[in-house]
Amino acid sequence: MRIDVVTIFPEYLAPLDLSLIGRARRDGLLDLRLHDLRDSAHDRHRTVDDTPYGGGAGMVMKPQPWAEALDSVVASGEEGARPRLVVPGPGGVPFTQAIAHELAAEPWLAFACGRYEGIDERVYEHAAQDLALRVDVLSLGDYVLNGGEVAVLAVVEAVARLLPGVIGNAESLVEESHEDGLLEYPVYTKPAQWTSAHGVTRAVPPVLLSGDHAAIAEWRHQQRLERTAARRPDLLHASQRAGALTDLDLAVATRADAAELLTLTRACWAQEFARYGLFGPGTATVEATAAELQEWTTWTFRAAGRLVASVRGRLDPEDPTTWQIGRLMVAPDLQGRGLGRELLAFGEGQAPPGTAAYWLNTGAASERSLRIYRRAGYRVRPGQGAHPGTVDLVKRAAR
Ligand code: JD8
Repeated sequence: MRIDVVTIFPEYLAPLDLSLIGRARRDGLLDLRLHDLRDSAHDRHRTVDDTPYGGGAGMVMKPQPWAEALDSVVASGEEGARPRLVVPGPGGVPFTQAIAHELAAEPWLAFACGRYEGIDERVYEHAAQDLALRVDVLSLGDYVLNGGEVAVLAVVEAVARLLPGVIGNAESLVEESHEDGLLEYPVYTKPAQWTSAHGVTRAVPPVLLSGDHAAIAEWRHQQRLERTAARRPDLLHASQRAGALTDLDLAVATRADAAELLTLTRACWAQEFARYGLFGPGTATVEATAAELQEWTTWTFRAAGRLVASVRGRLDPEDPTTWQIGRLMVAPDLQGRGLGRELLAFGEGQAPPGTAAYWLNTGAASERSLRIYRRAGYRVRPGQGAHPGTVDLVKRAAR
């Protein structure tokens, strides 16, 4: 790939001589050329800026030096070849990993680094119309820099590291943040037990020392989901996003939903069985599932028509001041993003006025469910729960 950068501060791009990008240039994987805009300003002071028409603070970059600099870059290419021009600006399209991949597929990129209040608008028109260049105005983020150089440093690094051969182990590109919509998982290295100067000893999560690659992959995926939900919920697909319950289509279940409810039940309890040997409702039938719709009010949550979550509730037949919540189910591929916590809150919210307490039942060994319930203020009632291998949990309803 060839990259040309036009700037009044070529030394600002010196970091691109270093590290992997520097080696890629030396290995001929990247042909990066810097051009000083002032070489295209021919007055005694090599002036590249002037006062803004219409008044206002600061200076604007003059069209002529820019036009000459870009004309010269384009003219230096092979016959008919034209670079894709990227002009960083705070008002540009947000730069993303997807755009980095798009630019990495181009044979020739040119970057125009503005300064002062910006570049005369006619330069953009000249590049697009006279030079027939594809022009992209990209922003590094919603904050204001003094010029385009920092943005070009970031974009060139993000693009060049995607070029074949630049990153030693291309494999490592796969699980990175922003590659698949999730943030990266936490990383650790030796020693397994580390004691800080403050005398605090911290250990590496045991799963990472287990050698159980499936468990490690599962843990890392959970970490990525939880981090993304916590730090960048905007990245999560609607059905993944915490607070996603409101994004889903809610309905009260009818007989027509029984088969799908059974499928979701089996999917969720297959996990419980695999994790804790508890199969419980997994043995149900469609008929039994349909029949239970008469005893409980069951709510379904759908994403684009797909049943992805459900919960049911009813007053305890023996104690009408207790609201029973059950069958809290989230499709396995959507677990770990806070949907369970929201379903529980929804289930509590359906309790009629005058409810004094909430009641739940779950597997005695169902750590994940027990963690959600305890975090929500439930306590395990001593003794065996309503079904073999289960425990009952109760919580006082807020007055
Ligand atoms: C190019 C001139 C400075 C901007 C008056 C401050 C990108 N994410 C980003 N923030 N800022 C820039 C950026 C700033 C630039 C130039 C990019 C050229 N300036 C100007 C307008 C307000 N001064 C950027 N990418």
